[in-house]
Amino acid sequence: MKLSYAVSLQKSGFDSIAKGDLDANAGLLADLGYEGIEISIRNPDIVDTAVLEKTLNKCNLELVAIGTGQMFVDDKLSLSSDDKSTREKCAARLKKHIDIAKIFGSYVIIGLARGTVDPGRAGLKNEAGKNLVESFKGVCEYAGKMEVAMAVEPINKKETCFLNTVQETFDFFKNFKTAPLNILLDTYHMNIEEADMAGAIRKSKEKIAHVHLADSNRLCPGRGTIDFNRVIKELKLVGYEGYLSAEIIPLPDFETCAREYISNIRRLV
Ligand code: LER
Ligand code: MN
Repeated sequence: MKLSYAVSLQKSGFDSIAKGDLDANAGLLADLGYEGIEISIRNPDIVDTAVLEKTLNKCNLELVAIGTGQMFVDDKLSLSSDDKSTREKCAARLKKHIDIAKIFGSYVIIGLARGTVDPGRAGLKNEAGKNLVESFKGVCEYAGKMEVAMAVEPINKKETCFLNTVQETFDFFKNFKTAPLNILLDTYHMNIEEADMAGAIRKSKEKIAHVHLADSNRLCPGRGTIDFNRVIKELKLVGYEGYLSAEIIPLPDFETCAREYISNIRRLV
């Protein structure tokens, strides 16, 4: 397993991510020995892919995955919105994320873009759920055509009412027959939603595209109560060979977290 770190390209209200200058952040990660970087892109329209490629090449970092959820957090765009034009804007942005992922061979993360934190609108059978399935179908079709794989992330119910567990996510996949859909496991969310984290990892076997590591308090692994030794043992047992990406609140600061993460996790893999 290789190590990566989630950073943000633009300003965002999402707090569990490194912010600031991409060149400086990527440079530090490379110096510390990270193999990859994960970048959250709120609005793909402003990304200059040639500049991005230069930065990544200079640092010899793989662009592992592209986060998309900031468009919900910051711009209120979501696939389950009551408003058709909001759903269409969200799907259009996701297709642009897919275009960028195509260039870099990255996964596109489907997380908070599902939208809604209103429990009254939860469930795939109600209006918001139907909107989610219908608008995601077009995105899946495009991803299939572009041969870009998506990583759908079960997220705790305080952040979205849709797909809180691995099982719900697999049930959701049944709506999209041939789409390139995989699972992104995030230990912070699993610790809240899964009765048995090891069981959730085993259930996701073969479908795990990407992994986010954060402790129970969303700080750097080692600062909370999750047993990362056990998590990584389970990931080894299911044959996972992808990236373990730090997606954590940058406290006390990004550099301390980046150093602490690589030192705590490298010895377990
Ligand atoms: C949201 O809490 C999260 O974990 C992100 O990876 C969502 O895109
Ligand atoms: Mn995550």
